[in-house]
Amino acid sequence: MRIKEDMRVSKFISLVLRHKPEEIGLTLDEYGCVNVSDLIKGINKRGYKVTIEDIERIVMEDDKQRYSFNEDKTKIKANQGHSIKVNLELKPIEPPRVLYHGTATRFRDSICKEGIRKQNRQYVHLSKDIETATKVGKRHGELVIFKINSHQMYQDGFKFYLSENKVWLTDYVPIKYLNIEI
Ligand code: HQG
Repeated sequence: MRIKEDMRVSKFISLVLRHKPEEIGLTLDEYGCVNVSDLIKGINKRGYKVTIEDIERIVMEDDKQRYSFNEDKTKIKANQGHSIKVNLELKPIEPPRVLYHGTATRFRDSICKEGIRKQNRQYVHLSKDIETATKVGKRHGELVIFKINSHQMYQDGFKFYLSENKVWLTDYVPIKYLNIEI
């Protein structure tokens, strides 16, 4: 049962740390962090009974390493996926020659016309391999995968960032760098 409960708590933590800290009366600091003790109090006001050990386990065992603590584990943040503007202190770096973006077939035509937009999030999220892009895309429905000529984008001056949990981020992917892979 613990795994199921951890997943529910983790989803709620994602919501708070990426999109709606106000749900439990919190605000993120400039770097996207909140105090762990405030987070626990807020979560528990919503009917959960979590302890610091639960939070540590959820952070450590997260399949995508979505969260990280500061050094003394008094603060916590999400590593990517924000819709709120935060400073993740990411430095632009050279991407691999190609990256992938998994999404749903219902978005295909629009992406082919407009390119990949960040929509509600702070960045466009890109994957290093087809396997990861498949998982991301299937969340939205019937899968389509775009292959991105990230090498050429980089040559042309577009900036890329790698989040702490190894998700590639950029601001926008114009159509000329896109091909349909699957
Ligand atoms: C689509 C998850 C129409 C885009 C994942 C995507 C990732 C367009 C959707 C992270 C479009 C936005 C982010 C256009 C983009 N026309 N649709 N021009 N441009 N789109 O969830 O990349 O599991 O905000 O293709 O693993 O799916 O939550 O982005 O389908 O790392 O931790 O607009 O979130 O992480 O959807 O996922 P999302 P995403 P977690």
